[in-house]
Amino acid sequence: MADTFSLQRVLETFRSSLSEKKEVYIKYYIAGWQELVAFMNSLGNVFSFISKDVVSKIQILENFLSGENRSHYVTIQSMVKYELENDLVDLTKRGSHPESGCRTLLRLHRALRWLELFLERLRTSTEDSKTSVMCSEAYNESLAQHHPWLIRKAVGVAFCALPGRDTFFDVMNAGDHTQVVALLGESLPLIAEVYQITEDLYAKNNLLELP
Ligand code: 1Q0
Repeated sequence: MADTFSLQRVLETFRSSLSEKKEVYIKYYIAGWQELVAFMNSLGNVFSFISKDVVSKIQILENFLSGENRSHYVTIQSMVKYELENDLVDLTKRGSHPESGCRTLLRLHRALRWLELFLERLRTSTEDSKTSVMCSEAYNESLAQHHPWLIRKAVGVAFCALPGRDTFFDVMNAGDHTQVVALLGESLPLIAEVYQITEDLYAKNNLLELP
């Protein structure tokens, strides 16, 4: 991972995460998140409580990827099958498997929806659009529904510290505004596809509300 963020690299990792059979490789899925964490860290300390949580979830998944059962953690599909068949998931309340791969990835999956909604707003925004408004609208339509009041408040405070739209465009390192908008147009269908495949898999297995 290079130290400067680039939207192009995020796009490439999410593209690599899709197999020919439309399965999702966990390795690249979390690599995409690592890029996003690097970006968040560059925004300042107000965001560190958010990035710490993402980092700890990435770490849990990385441990599975390098652990003795790693052959079952190649794709999200194989992970779900393996963990369910072996009773490794707390399905209704937290118990002996509070950090299953399935529940951990679900948190990132919900956040991916936020990202999709936010980037779509950014793509279609105009000069006077506010990033804080775009972020919080996207948040209220997605992640907020899964967060308690205290976290929603803290997130609201963090949004106020967001840089403006021009800074966002610059930080993406993808050229001028027109080029960024084009690249966003290319990235979004991919992110949406990865999201939808995961969503369908989780829905089919009744995993969307894992504690
Ligand atoms: C750029 C601004 C970042 C805005 C982030 C918006 C979402 C904020 C949500 C933060 C909540 C974090 C506090 C911890 C919450 C956990 O309780 C919760 C549940 O986990 P658990 O184990 O308690 O059940 N965790 C989560 O819901 C995971 C939250 C992950 C948030 C991920 C935010 C990802 C942001 C990425 C950078 C955005 C880059 C945007 C532009 C980049 C261009 C490609």
